[in-house]
Amino acid sequence: MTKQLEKDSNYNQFDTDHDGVVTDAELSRSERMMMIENMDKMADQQRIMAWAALIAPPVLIAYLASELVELSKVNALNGLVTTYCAAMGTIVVAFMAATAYVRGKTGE
Ligand SMILES: [Ca+2]
Repeated sequence: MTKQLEKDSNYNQFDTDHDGVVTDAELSRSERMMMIENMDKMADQQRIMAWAALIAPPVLIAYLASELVELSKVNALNGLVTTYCAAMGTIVVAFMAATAYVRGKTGE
């Protein structure tokens, strides 16, 4: 028994051969495609985050080393900056490890 989709149904996007019926195979393929697209978007976001984490600490250190900041403030911020830079390094390492793990899993 098959059920025809209504003309303006939201499920028409899953009907890849446009015969008016969404089969289990079409639904499964659509789910996999959405999952791949979501993973790709997530990887893009993680890549941006890793680049920001990589660039921010040297910029912050260069700013603190410049003459724009008083020495007394640099001393006060030292612990905070150290923690911040360590956290940013951890983000970059986590991203690289996750990327290597995913590539190992998918065989790329
Ligand atoms: Ca179909």
